[in-house]
Amino acid sequence: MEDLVEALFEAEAVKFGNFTLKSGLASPIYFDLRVIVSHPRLMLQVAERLWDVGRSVCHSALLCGVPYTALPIATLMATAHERPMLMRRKEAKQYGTARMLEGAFAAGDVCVVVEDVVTSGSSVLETADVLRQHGLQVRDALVLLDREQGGREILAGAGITLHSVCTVSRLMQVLLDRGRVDRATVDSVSAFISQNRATSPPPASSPAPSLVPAPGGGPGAVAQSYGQRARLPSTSAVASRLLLLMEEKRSNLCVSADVRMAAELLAVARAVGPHVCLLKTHVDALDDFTADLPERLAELARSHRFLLLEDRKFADIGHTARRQYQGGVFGIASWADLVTAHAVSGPGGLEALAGVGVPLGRGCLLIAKMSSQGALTTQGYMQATVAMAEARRDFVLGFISTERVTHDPSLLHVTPGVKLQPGGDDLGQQYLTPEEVVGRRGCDVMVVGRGVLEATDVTAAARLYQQAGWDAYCGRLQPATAS
Ligand code: S5P
Repeated sequence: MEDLVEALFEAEAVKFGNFTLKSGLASPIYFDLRVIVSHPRLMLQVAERLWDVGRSVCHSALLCGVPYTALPIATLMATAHERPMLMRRKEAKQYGTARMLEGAFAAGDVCVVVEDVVTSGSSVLETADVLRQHGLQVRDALVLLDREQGGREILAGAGITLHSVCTVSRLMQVLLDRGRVDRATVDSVSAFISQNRATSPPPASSPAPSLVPAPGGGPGAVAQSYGQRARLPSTSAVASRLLLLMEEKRSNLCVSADVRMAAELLAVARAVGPHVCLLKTHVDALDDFTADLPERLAELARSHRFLLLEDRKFADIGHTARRQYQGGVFGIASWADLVTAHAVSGPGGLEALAGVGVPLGRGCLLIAKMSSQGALTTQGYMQATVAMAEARRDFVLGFISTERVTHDPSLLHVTPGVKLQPGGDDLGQQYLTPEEVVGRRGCDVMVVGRGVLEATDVTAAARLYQQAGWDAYCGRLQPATAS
């Protein structure tokens, strides 16, 4: 394995310096395993080492490489050991059979996923999802390099065991022992890895999450101020816009303006405007939506400095979701700063929404854990949602969730089901208090609908919630950063 690590270094599949990752993070280490196609002996070595770590699970399984880098690697493994292979397409063909998966298989067959590098596990999950949608069983994934940034745990949450040839720590030790890197480089890589771990949520049976520092000992999301988080390199432009606005207005309140008439909606926007960072709408629930309403709302949003969140909860296949976002009578993309979407339809739906939203500077909140009783948003689903968000950080600024699903301070948690009096309604809604949501659970924005709307004085109620949310936030900050 030591020789393989050195050969990867020589082939420049591992590089050190200052790199900006796809996620926007600045990293001192970069892996580019694509280069190994130019080094046939190295490719064979990689395939053999992967077979060695996966021998016990591969001998009777189909193999599927994550496109594209792992495709030739899986091919070498499959031919050398006479195992049948499957090929996953990244896009369905536009002609002939619109198959996403090529090769012969039957429902119930076991398939092992092969990948070059695993960070959060999202690319393995994407391929595993396609395989599972075709009735295949996916229980194991083989990876050359585990970056030790939470991928193993996230995959375990989705029922997949990760078998790795090498971890980043091991790789760094080998390169240090062989005089290829110095101690300072090893230290900067290990600091980066421990500070940028995608964490998996606690198991379903655990009590409500308490506030914990980020892995590696640094201040976690809950201990940093909104302003500090707005300035992190990994925070997207739309997330920092919201975080700065929250800090400036001293508000982590989103009022859910669930009313029937457009005039009522405008009146609520006017009444709560000074106290909110977000105004959430359901324009498809209005009895009298007209094309001029969005501009009138946008005007109020500009003058009171809040963002508009249309709670559309997109959930369809990409082709349909794109039309729903861009077109129709509501033309949501043209005015809503943020939208909500379910992860249920897989990455294609999100891709389609991002294709429309990113060029317009819009953002999306993925629904990770719903507030309603009996919600089907299970731990595995929540973890897969986090992986999906991480793969589209340019569009996804966080989650709708009743608990934190990641410690990453650049992702926001927006929590519905909030009232000063805990309890619920007769249709399964469950309420938590601002102190529980922001103070104890470490969520960032609280969504309040009826708690404000049913008050006799809507402005006074919004002010009360604003204060309660802000007090809970200040209480959770380290004394040094409390404002
Ligand atoms: O899990 C969820 C997700 C959302 S977006 N639970 C929710 O209640 N919501 C929305 O938050 C819901 O659609 C409604 O608009 C608002 C809660 O309103 P309230 O009147 O119960 O506070």
